[in-house]
Amino acid sequence: MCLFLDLDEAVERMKECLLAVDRTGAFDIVSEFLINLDGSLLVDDLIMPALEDIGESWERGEVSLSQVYMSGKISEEIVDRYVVKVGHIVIDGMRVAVAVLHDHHNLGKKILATVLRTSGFEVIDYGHALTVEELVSNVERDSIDYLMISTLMLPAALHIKEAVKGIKERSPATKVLVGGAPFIFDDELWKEVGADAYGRTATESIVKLKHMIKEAE
Ligand code: B12
Repeated sequence: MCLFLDLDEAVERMKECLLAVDRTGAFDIVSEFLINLDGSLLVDDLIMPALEDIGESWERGEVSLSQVYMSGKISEEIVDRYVVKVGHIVIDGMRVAVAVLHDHHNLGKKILATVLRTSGFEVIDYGHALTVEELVSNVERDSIDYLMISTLMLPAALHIKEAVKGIKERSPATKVLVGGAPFIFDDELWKEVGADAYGRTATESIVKLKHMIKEAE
């Protein structure tokens, strides 16, 4: 049974459930989405737009930070339950790592790691709130080929410049891909911080990554 007519309506209803901390309602919408629409679009077309809208409402002072926090928590539960790790063929010998530099917004990074794993990459997750020095040392220690840095706050995004400088000095072969809200707001920012590439969504990161691997062959 189709309970919502289109995607916009689904996003709007998801936003309402998240802000009302209506966990059951949010999970019901996900179930309807999975019945009626392509499951691979769950994050990019339902969860992300709802959270982006909530972020904008918070900026306008229309919702509280605790509502933003609980929206993030419920979304994380949805991702944990539905964006599951599936059996896959590991793309051999490629060392891929994900990390959130400085800030604590870890949901995008978590999705990124899951999507990469389901696409066949073995992924090292360095976690969130890393300092530049921690990130650069980890990359050097693990001889990472491709590093995915996620940041959702502009000051954190600007620190990537320092991180890229350190990485290029200490692990010159490592390629750096960046993503997160500041790069969505300003599509030239990835060049300013010295990254090798940028991805708008976790799904897009796969396309970019595979393209870079092909170019390096
Ligand atoms: C949920 C949320 C929170 C939650 C975080 C919960 C968690 N565990 O992650 C909580 C409540 C804790 C929070 C706190 C804060 N937040 Co907040 N938050 C958000 C919100 C609403 C959604 C973020 C999110 O989870 N989105 C969903 C995920 C799936 O999307 P995503 O992270 O963008 O990831 C996708 C893509 O971007 C991409 N991607 C992400 N990373 C990468 C990396 C690579 C390499 C690639 C290829 C792709 C990629 O793939 C993902 C999936 O497709 C955003 C609004 C927004 N527009 O993003 C604000 C937002 C990021 N927060 C903001 C702010 C200011 C804060 C606080 C400072 C508020 C405060 N005064 O305390 C604190 C700071 C915390 C800290 N020190 O880090 C601002 C940042 C503004 C700025 N210019 O810097 C935003 C933009 C809200 C706004 N519009 O003002 N926040």
